[in-house]
Amino acid sequence: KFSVDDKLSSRVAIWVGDITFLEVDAIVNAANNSLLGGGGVDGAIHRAAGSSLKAECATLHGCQTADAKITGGWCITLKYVIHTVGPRGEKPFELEKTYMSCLDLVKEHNLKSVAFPCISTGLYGYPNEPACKVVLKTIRNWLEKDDNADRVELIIFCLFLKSDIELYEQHMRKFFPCS
Ligand code: AR6
Repeated sequence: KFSVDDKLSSRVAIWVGDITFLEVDAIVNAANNSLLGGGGVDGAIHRAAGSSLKAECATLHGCQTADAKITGGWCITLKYVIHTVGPRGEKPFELEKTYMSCLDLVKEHNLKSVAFPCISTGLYGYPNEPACKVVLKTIRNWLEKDDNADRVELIIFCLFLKSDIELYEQHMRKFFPCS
């Protein structure tokens, strides 16, 4: 059970809709190993960012599963897109590492706000509830470490499906309780 910490809890939020609409320092892309685009949220980000994003991604030589790479936002009015590749299927350690790789880049680039989609829970088939718990635990632990909660102002969980809204609302209360 996680303790009440209003400061930590104020650093996380749920938002429902298309991730490309968010005005944050960086959005995270649930990409594939090629980083050259695909369906789902990856397709939406590449459509919104335009062909320059694909051109920049082509210089990155792909991305290993659970690793992350950063590019500009191009036609999306934000500083960065963090491209990561989640695991295929239910692999909690890999999912945790995927989020951690993105958070390493958030720290490295001194980003104040970042939005995550529900990585791996679409085409890659990670069941939604176990994924939600791994994600919230990983973010809670990361915010508790060192002065991470002072560095980052807002971590947004960008939800797209009705089922995820219910899950995140339910589990946010446990992982990020408020007084
Ligand atoms: N904004 C926010 N979330 C979205 C959007 C959007 N515009 N569109 C879909 N989602 P998925 P994965 C949600 O399949 O499981 C791609 O082809 C979606 O409802 O995009 O990690 C890549 O190239 C789901 O909740 O990513 C890879 O090949 C979540 O985003 C593969 O899919 C993730 O679903 C990666 O699969």
